[in-house]
Amino acid sequence: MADTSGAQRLFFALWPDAATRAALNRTGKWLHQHWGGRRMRADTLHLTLAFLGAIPVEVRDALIPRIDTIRAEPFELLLDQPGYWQHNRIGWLGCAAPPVSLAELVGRLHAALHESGTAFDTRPFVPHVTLLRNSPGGSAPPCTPVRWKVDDFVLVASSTGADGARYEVIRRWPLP
Ligand code: 2AM
Repeated sequence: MADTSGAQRLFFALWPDAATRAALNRTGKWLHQHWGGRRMRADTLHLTLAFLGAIPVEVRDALIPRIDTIRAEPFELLLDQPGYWQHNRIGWLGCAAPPVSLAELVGRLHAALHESGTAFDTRPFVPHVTLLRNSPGGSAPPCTPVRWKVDDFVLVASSTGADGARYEVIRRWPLP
């Protein structure tokens, strides 16, 4: 794992394969033409499952065995719904009909975090891939749906570099 001292800013996420990443990036370009703002770099695109924030490495290491026990099935996401949040000026792509398997995975992950006493952001889960930040928004253009075959989830460490957020996948759990 990356860091063995101090604390890391962590989140669990779905991390796209190269083809899905390219498709999400194309939609990001398209939405940017309509809504402006700042496009997310292609290498940072992801869908957050649970945001933990700054976590001491001992707490992270104690959590891993509990996450290892999570069982969930692979599934397909159909990202077909652009969305915009006024409060944080984010433009995103989500699902008109999120699959039950995604809700099950997130429910098991959140239960594992609760059980292990790990603090995380417990606001209602809205599956979304952030594509634009600091965007004025506008009326939603039609978007080509992005199909994403999900067969694992990851733990990501986030840091801030000169060119914005840097994300490092530090652990991966396959969905059998
Ligand atoms: P966002 O895409 O809607 O900004 C890394 O920061 C990831 O964690 C982002 O995808 C971000 O969501 C998400 N996240 C969820 N809750 C957060 C919080 N309280 N602070 C920062 N990021 C959060």
